[in-house]
Amino acid sequence: TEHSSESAKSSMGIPLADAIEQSKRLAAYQAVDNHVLPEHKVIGIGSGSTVPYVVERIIAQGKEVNKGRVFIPTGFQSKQLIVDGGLTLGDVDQYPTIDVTIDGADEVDHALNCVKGGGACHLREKVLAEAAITFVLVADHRKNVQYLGTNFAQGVPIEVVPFAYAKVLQNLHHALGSPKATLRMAVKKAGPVVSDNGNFIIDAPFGREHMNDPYTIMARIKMLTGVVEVGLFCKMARAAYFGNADGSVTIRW
Ligand code: ABF
Repeated sequence: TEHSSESAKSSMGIPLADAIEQSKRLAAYQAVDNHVLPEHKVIGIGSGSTVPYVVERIIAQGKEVNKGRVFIPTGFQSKQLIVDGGLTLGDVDQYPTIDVTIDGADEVDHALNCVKGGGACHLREKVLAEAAITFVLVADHRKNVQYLGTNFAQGVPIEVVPFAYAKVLQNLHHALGSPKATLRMAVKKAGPVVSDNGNFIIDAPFGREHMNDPYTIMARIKMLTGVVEVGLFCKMARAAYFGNADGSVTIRW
């Protein structure tokens, strides 16, 4: 499989780790070419390992076009990308309407619903997705699935207010059908992961019976007191770009 060993090769004969990077780059480049147009002045920049290629391609559009633009980050990482790229930083409270936001995903289903928040940034990511006139996803082919939860088994990321986490976990276990929901811990169990907003993250795996209808389970989770945001983005994306191992890009919309 794709994760089997470091010496594994893609169908193009490229070492797999490089092939995955290559497919992320291809998806990001095409998405920028098709959706970040010269008339776009306010641009949302998402998080994750695919987004640096988005920024790379935007920078390649040239200083002239970029000096008239403002870039809105979804978190610390994208803020650094914007600043390091010499681009102008803005925030969504100054620009509540964004021309286009491009972001990664943990998984995208046949209807362009997606799981996001593997990087604990999904609250800001959702605000930027909602603020965007056009929201576009970029990913490698492993994220392109029929149903959410196929490859991304750790579950739906849920940002919670710290003092409410145990109650939310109890509700997820006993009322919402996610008996394996857990509080996300930092590396070496150094304590809970804390989001950019000072909150905790719960990862809640759900079976196919729920993932067939992500909107319904998203709404039920969001109703739990203490939940700040759910990493299920339902029907928000205009298009998704997946880089394939053979060097092609699958575009879904
Ligand atoms: C963000 O980064 C998240 O919502 C998602 O968790 C992750 C995807 O990152 P990558 O492109 O590295 O897989 O978009």
